[in-house]
Amino acid sequence: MLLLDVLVPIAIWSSGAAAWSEVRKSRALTNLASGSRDRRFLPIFTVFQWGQGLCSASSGEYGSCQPNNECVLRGGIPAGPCAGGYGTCCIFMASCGGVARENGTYFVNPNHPDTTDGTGSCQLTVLKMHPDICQIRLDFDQFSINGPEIVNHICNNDQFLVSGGSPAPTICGNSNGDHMYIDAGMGQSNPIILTVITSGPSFPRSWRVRISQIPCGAISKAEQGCLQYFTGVSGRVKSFNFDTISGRQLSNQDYSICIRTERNFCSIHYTACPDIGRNRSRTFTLSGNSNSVVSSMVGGGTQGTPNSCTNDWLMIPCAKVADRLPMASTCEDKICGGTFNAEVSSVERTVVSTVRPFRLAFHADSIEAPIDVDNRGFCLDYVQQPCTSN
Ligand SMILES: *[C@@H]1O[C@H](CO)[C@@H](O)[C@H](O)[C@H]1NC(C)=O
Ligand SMILES: *[C@@H]1O[C@H](CO)[C@@H](O)[C@H](O)[C@H]1NC(C)=O
Ligand SMILES: [Ca+2]
Repeated sequence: MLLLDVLVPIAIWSSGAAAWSEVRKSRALTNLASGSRDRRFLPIFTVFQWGQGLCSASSGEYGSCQPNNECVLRGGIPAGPCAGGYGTCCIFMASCGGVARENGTYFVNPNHPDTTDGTGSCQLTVLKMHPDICQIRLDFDQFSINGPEIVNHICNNDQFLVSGGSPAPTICGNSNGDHMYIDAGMGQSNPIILTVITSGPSFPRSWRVRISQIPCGAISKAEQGCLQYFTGVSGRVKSFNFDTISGRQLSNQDYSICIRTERNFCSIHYTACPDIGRNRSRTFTLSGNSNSVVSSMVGGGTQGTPNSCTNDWLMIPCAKVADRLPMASTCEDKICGGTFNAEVSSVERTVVSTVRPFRLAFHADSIEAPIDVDNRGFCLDYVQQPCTSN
C-alpha cells in the first residue's frame, strides 16, 4: 500500500522534470521488484522523492508534499492537498521542549499563531537529520519579543539564543525577515539549541522561525564564517531589530554578513536605505545622538586619519565614495556615526568596495549611554557592479 502511494504521484509528476522522474521511477521499480517491504527503508525513500516538492500551507508555512499517512507518522501536520490531491502538504512545527529533526521545521511560540506572554525559557533542540548536514539556516519569518533596555540597548528582558553551533549574537526585539546561518559542526551527536528567554514586563510575544538543514555539498551553503549570507546582484542588509522608528541597535554584536560574488561582478555599492517620511534618514545610526544630525565617522583605512570608530562600527573593506571623480586613492575600513559615507560628512553617499569576497562585519560593544542615544543600527541596499575591462 505504501509503495502504491509513492508510485502514483511519480507517474503524475513524470511529465515535469524528466531526469528526476527517471531516477524516481527506476528506484521505485527496483524497490518494487526486490519486493522490499522494509519499513525502515521506505520513509527515507519517500523523503527524498516526495520531499523534493516544496509546497505551502494556507497559513503561510512551507512544507513538503508527502503521503498523508507518512506525514502523520513522522509527526507532521497535514496542511492541505498537494500533487493534485495525491499528497498532503506536510508541515513540521515544534515549540518549547520540542525537537526539530525534519528539514524546514518551524520553531513557534506557545499558542501560535496567537501571541504568548509570561516569563520563562523556551528551548528547542535541533538534531541533524543526516550526518552530512553542515549548517542550519534560521529564517525569522515572524519574530517579535521584547526589545532591549533603552540605556545601553542590551537584551536583558527577552533574549533569543543559539547554542551548540558556531557563535551567534543574542538578539531581541523585532527581526521579521532576518536570517542566520549556524555552523552545525562535525558529527551527528551535538545538537543545536534555540532558546527564547522571556522575563520582565508583559509583552505579546510571537515567533515562527524556520529551521533548514543545509547539506555540506549544497549550493545554498553559506561561505565560512558568515552569520548572514545573501545571494543575488542586489539586495538589502540590515542589523537585527532594525526599524527607524521603534527599533534600537542591539549591543554586543559581532558578526559577518557575506554577499556571494555573482559571476562577472567585481565591486559592490552600498547605499543607506530610504527612510520614508523623514527629513533626516535614520537608516544608518551607529553612534552619537540619533535625534540630531551626526556626521559619518570613519577609521581603520589607508587615509591615515585617527580611527573614530572604536566602539560600534560597520566594517566595509577599503570603502570609498562611489561617485567621486577621480576616485580617492585612499580608503577606510570602518564606518560609524550617524550618516552613511566613506568620508567624514553629514551628507549620505553611496559607498563602493572592490574587496572580494564581499563582506561586512558589524561590531557593537556593550555601552551606548550617555554618548550614543537612540541609535537604530543600519539598513543598506547593495548592488553588485559588473567587471569592467580597463
Ligand atoms: C532543506 O531545505 C532547504 C530549502 O528548503 C534545501 O535547500 C536543503 O537542501 C534541504 N536539506 C535537505 C537535507 O534536504
Ligand atoms: C521636515 O522639515 C520641514 C521643513 O524644515 C518641517 O516643517 C517639518 O516639520 C519636518 N518634518 C519632520 C517630520 O520632521
Ligand atoms: Ca555601543
